[in-house]
Amino acid sequence: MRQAPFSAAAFVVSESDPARLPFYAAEIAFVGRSNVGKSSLINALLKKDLAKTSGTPGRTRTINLFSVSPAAALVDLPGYGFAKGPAEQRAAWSGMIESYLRRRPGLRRVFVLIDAKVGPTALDRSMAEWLGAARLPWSAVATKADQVKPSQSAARRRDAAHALRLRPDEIAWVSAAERLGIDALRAEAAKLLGEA
Ligand SMILES: Nc1nc2c(ncn2[C@@H]2O[C@H](COP(=O)(O)OP(=O)(O)OP(=O)(O)O)[C@@H](O)[C@H]2O)c(=O)[nH]1
Ligand SMILES: [Mg+2]
Repeated sequence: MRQAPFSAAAFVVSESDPARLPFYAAEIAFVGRSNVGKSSLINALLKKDLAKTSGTPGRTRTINLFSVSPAAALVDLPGYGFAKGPAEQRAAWSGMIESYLRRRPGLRRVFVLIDAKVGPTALDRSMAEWLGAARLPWSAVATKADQVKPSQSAARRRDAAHALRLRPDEIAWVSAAERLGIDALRAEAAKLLGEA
């Protein structure tokens, strides 16, 4: 019998030079502003605390790659829009993100994380536009859904979809903290990676 998806997940490498990352046949990358919950979501999907998380924005400063099989990986990228820290460092981070995204033939999908309560920021919208222009496949994942009142959730989802020019049902609605929507997103990720 096949094992559950991602049960063999392991940390592979933390790297600041995208040119030195090992290649995988299939990858999903996680992007989004600092503190939006990228690393927490990866841990929830992998059911293991492999990615470092923190309440302080700017925790992930390098590209962290987690294998789910010899052929597939999840990639945790540094957050953008981190207001603190030297401008030089911020420029280096966005350069790192862009350089990674442009050089990965195995990239099956970029999950663009947005905060469910805050909605897409200007930077989130420009990331989505950049991905579209680069012809990279992406989809939106709204994080920290536990912070949105159930009575507000449909309206928040509609607003977020409108800002990103998507249909509301195209936005995955998740909470790593309360494990909401995680199983469905894991199943989608496994399918994209050919691991289902
Ligand atoms: N309420 C709530 N908090 C969350 C959730 N996911 C993450 N957080 C919190 O948000 C903060 C940031 O989480 P991270 O996963 O480190 O965020 P990140 O996007 O990786 O941040 P950087 O590495 O700095 O770019 C932490 O304090 C988490 O505990 C969630 O589903 N619900
Ligand atoms: Mg992180």
